[in-house]
Amino acid sequence: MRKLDISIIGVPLDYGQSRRGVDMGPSAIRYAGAMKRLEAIGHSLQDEGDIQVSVIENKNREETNLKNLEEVVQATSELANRVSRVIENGRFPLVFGGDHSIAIGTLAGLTSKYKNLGVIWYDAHADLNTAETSPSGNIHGMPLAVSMGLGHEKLVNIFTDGQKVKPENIVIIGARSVDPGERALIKKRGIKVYTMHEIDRDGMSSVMKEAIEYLKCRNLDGVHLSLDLDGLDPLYTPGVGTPVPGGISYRESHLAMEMLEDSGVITSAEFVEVNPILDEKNKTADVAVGLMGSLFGEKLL
Ligand code: NNH
Ligand code: MN
Ligand code: MN
Ligand code: MN
Repeated sequence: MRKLDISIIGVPLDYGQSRRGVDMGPSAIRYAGAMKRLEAIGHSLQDEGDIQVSVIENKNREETNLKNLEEVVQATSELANRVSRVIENGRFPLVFGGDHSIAIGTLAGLTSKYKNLGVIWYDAHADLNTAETSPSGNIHGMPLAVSMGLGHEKLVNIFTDGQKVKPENIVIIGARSVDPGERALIKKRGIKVYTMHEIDRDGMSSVMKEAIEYLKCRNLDGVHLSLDLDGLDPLYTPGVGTPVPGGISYRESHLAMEMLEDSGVITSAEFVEVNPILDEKNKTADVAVGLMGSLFGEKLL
């Protein structure tokens, strides 16, 4: 097992969607014992604290249907800087959200080191909307499109200009709520998606084996895991803003994390969309920390 120097970065951002409370996600995940859990495995942990999230007083906000654009730009820009500093120091970035718009910043920061980055997007949603296709105007439904260089220029040009991740380096796992514009983009760009259908039909073991093989064939210099807790069935993770029934089970998710750990491919990770206000006794943060245990090498025996 790899012994890692892990840096935790909290991003208390809830401006990428419309329900308050997900800004308390980083606190809930820390409270659930993330540091101790990973230290017990043998890793060395450093908590870098939280990114400052500001309310931007801007009288001349531009006309856009993107909600809270300026706030998301501010927070994700700062996150990108922080992530790039962490990897410069040879450490493994582990980011706690916050809503999924934070991935715009994480992925941008990672490009300072990784020029051919792979991404595993574990989510009920594809997060491939743009301003034109979004049914909600919520930026947390857009980060994967932004990282491919599609969307509002202020988001696309965070940290460095343009595309951060190639569409053929992306694997989506757990999708079951995909908007029409996202579906078209998946087809057009040939993005690899394992929906609940493939997980039901072939089993998580086969899906993860294929996903890891697919990424290993792409000559990547790093692989980022972006795990939206709504990828799991809301039975296990009720504390999320947009729950979708029929999701990935608790055991399937642990197996997925264990297989990623065995493969040794993951070079950074983020756990997002934990909303303690909507949760039952911090259940969702507890599940997040358990999954981190498996991802970072905890064994049953
Ligand atoms: N696709 C919807 C939208 O764009 C919902 C996105 N919600 C998420 N994504 N939680 O992971 O608004
Ligand atoms: Mn808030
Ligand atoms: Mn998401
Ligand atoms: Mn989601």
